[in-house]
Amino acid sequence: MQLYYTPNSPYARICRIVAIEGGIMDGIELVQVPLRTPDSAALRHGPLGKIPLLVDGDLALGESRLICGYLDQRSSRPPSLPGANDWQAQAHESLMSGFLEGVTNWSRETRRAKSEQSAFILQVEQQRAIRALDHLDRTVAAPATEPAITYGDLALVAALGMVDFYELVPDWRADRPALTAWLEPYAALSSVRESVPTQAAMNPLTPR
Ligand SMILES: N[C@@H](CCC(=O)N[C@@H](CS)C(=O)NCC(=O)O)C(=O)O
Repeated sequence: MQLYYTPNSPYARICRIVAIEGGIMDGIELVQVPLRTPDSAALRHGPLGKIPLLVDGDLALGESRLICGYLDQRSSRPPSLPGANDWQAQAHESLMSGFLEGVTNWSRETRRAKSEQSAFILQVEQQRAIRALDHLDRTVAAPATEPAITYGDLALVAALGMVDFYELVPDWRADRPALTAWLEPYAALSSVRESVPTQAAMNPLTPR
């Protein structure tokens, strides 16, 4: 089984953490690919050229959430996805993954040439992120000794990782103690530590 990825992709990061915490990383070959180029090996398995992409035999599975569901079936850990009829858990997950989608859009906009950036998009995403951070600080669960390895929680971990790495809201911890405390046990996991984004792995979004 191969997982096509880039080291700084928050969506691939969720899949990597689920695989590591599920103890099934030995059966997965990580294949690092470039994005937005016809040279990407991911294009041998489908037309989109997006990652994460999990390839298992003739199955080429895109979308991080589906990949986590597939990995769940190979692991003895509790599933990372909520039950199909557990609407409260699905709502919680969609809030976290929506926050991640917003900060991903925001970081992409900041990485475009200054002259191409949209002030409107930057403002919309900043306001969305601030609202989400405030809401999460009010509603997040108390920090756990053994933090839950769920898609939604890991989407929040990955989103906060983006906020930190791209310095989107530099002082977000200052007045959000509950969210800060919630993150701490995740930040202590080696799966989370070894998947933090790095400057060395920055991918250009446009040709240079
Ligand atoms: N909804 C997708 C999002 C995946 C995604 O946006 N991947 C980005 C990298 S973080 C990508 O492949 N981008 C390709 C491109 O920008 O051309 C998922 O959950 O896997």
